[in-house]
Amino acid sequence: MIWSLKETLSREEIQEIQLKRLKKTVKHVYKNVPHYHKLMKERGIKPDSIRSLKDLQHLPLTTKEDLRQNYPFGLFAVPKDKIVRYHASSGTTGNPTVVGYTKKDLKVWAECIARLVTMGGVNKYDTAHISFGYGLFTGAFGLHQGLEKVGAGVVPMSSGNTKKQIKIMKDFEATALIGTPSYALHLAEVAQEMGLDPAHDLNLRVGLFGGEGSTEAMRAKLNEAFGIFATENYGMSELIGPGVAGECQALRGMHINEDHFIAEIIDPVTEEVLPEGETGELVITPISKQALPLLRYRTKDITRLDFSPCSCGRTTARMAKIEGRTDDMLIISGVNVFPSQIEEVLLGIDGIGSNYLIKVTKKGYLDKIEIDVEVVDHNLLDSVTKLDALYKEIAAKLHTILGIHPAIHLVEPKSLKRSEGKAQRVLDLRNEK
Ligand code: DLL
Repeated sequence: MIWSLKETLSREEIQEIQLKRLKKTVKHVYKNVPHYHKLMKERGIKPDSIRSLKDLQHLPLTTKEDLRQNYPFGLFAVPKDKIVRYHASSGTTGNPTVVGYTKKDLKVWAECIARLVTMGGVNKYDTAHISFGYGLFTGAFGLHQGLEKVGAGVVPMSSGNTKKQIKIMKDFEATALIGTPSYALHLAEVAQEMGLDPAHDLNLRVGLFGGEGSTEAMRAKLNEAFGIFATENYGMSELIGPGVAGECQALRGMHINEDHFIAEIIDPVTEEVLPEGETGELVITPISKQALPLLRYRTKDITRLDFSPCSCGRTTARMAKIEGRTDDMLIISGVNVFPSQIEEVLLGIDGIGSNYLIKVTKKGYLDKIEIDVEVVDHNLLDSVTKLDALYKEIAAKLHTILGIHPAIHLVEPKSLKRSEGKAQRVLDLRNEK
């Protein structure tokens, strides 16, 4: 099922809406956000300089640093009495990034989510268990409103209290699980510890996962563990929260809600816009926001776009799975390594679990990468020969893909820390004294 006709417009129709809304957004920020007014004036751009979608590239880019420097409300384009909701993302350093919504922004948000949950197969007959944390994080509240909009019965479970989550999921007969993929796998693991087979003893049929990267190998594990059809969705607080894009059941990339967001791909170093189909940094301009309408926001997420219509009937552009972030690429003695490449290799090997921890340290001038991997097959644990073979298999596969030789530590089952939200897979200790 397709939620909105807006998802099936011709390219010309989509572009017409985008141009109209872009012009309105540029006028809005020029008038109401001193930061953009100043930058546009410096570049000699006025709102009526925007005549076609190509003119987008003359507008200034926005970064998380701009939001931090204008903390908390400096980039808001409406007075505080128009704001009806705040969220924030914590980040690792400095001030959080604060985002605000007007009543209309919340309506648009619910509409964007209604589309992506419908794409993922959820409808009014579903009971949707939300295991994202409720709070300043946008994940839970965002999905919540859109799921209610399609008429699903929402269980606002939040994160943590894992055993109780499983009891509630079972007793309420949840059919859709909503959360981060890493926490969902932890839920499956705990359900098994409780003597349940999540694929048979729970009623789940679909899973909508997002908020962090996941590989195809992880999707396969989720599908198998719960007996579900898993799709993923993408978003970020600064742009709206979840709701920027989501996968349909054809699994050919995540459909972008293009009547609300214009996507570009840039070269992260030169900041040049790249031709269609090339891989680079995703830059998004929200074009229907009132409270926080950012221009050309640099997501730091690496992906590519496909504008061809999808077999599901939708015509909106699709973004490929996020390959990594411009800031999570590890450069190990000159070799570029993305944590997602390591995950893809590890999850394809039998006998080890889906939790791992990458540690990067420095020894003298040399970078050293170590990976803790959980052995989950108990048959392997008692045999040195089998463990040695497993070690060699992991080392060889990682070397083939990455071109480096990480130190591998095989650790006891369930000894690595589980996360209740977004998993932390990388500890980069190179700058620690
Ligand atoms: O994570 C919004 C969200 C919540 C999206 C729930 C989907 C579901 P932030 O906390 O601001 O917002 O984090 C945004 O998370 O730039 C990506 O690096 C990462 N991310 C989100 N979804 C995906 C995904 C929410 N499907 C940051 N694949 C983004 C890969 C993702 N990374």
